[in-house]
Amino acid sequence: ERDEFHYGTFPEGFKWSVSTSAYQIEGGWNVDGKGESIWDTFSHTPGKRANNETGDIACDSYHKVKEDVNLVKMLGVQQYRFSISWSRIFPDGTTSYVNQAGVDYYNSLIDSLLKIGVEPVVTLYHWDLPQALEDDSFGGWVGAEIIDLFVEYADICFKEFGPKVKRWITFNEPWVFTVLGYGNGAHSPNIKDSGRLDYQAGKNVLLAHAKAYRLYQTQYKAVQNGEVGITCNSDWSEPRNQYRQVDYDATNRVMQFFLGWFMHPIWVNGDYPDVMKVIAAQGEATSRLPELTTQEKSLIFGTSDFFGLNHYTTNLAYETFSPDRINEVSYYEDREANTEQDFTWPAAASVWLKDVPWGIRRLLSWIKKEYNDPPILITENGFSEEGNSHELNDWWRTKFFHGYINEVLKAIQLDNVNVIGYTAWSLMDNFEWAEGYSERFGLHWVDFNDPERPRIRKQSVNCFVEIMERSFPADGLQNCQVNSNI
Ligand code: GBH
Repeated sequence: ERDEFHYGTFPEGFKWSVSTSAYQIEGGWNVDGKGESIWDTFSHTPGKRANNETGDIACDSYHKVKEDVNLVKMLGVQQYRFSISWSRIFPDGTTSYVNQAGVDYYNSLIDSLLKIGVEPVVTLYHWDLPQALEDDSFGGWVGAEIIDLFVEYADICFKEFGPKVKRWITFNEPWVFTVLGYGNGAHSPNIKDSGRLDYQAGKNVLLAHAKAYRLYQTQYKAVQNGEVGITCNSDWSEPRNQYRQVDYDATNRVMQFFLGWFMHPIWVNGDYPDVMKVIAAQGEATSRLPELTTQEKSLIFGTSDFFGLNHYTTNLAYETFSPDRINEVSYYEDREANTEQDFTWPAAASVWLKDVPWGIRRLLSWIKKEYNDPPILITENGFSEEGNSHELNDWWRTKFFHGYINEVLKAIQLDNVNVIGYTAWSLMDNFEWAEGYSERFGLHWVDFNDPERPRIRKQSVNCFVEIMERSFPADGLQNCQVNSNI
């Protein structure tokens, strides 16, 4: 059953979508009153990213509302997921000053989408924290004030855009900006205190999310009638050796430390997975994973109207345990597991990304079971090629979408998983964080050497559009047939 193709039709009302994020596409980093974010700082610091590239201009989407909305229109999707740049709205991160030009930009984007019948799906935080909030007196996501500051920012977004936005995502991938931002330092703000500050940041993120959710419920829901949720990223894990119980246990830890860290509190019982709590407390006077009080647990539990999922790839997990881990504290040591990938799996340009379609089906089933059958909105899924590629015949992406989306259909029809929508990453090639422009995830190719930043349709769009229109008919899809010449 795993490898058999499944014919059928997506349910009525299933939402098709494409996605971007503010820092990755907007550019206009210092225009019209925008404040600096931690990604402006990071990308202006030499030696941090591939080729020292920046998002200063990126796709110049700040000046291209018409072009972007037209791309969305040509795809025929029902939704467009983008994020708001906090420091475009509050230049110093606080309510002390609202930048009207920033508000105008997002209003014009939202209005243009509504005019073509596309629903905006808006992420409040896709990693570009106002730099002023990372500075000493605040301390970014590990500081005490960040929770209320985020809620004040969410409040103004609900107030300004809520009459027109019916689906909100508070955070994109807390795992990434805590573990990479405050744990191993691969992302801004480049702090390295793994197994401590990443956990502390994670707790603040959960509380900020929960408070923003509650604010919407009490102040806005009755009038605006939208939904609020959170998006987490999760790879799927399989035991590396299926004959070893310890590898199954390692697999479980990998999943719990990845997805469970944030989704267990929200969907199960307000608290972290037991395995995380036990390990992070071992040999410590107070657990490195800051405890949640009874009050905090009831604040957090039940605060998501849908289960936002970013999924790309699958890993093989195996047990690791270093006896000296007391001296070498880290998130990864706590996990007592490592992962690797099967080298026969087809590879993207991104080192971590292999094309493993069956993984998404297993992950969706696992989520259904683990989190009590939530409505799952797939908020990202996609594949990359090299930045220097000029290839518009991106048959690898065609294969990727064709395979993964068919597995999503299997999850819905054969496993009875409640998947309510699918979002491709990304509408167009863009600034890929620490990798700069060296990886392209777009449905549209962008010429980053041309000041006009023209966007050109790649061939995988034809397959994606046909799947959206026809699902998977028994006589096959015209535009998903791949002639790779290899
Ligand atoms: C998404 O993250 C992001 O939301 C989006 O902004 C980004 O453009 C897109 O993926 C494509 O990358 O080697 O241990 O450092 C996806 C999840 C998590 C995948 C971190 C890459 C690197 C793992 N990402 N991961 S590591």
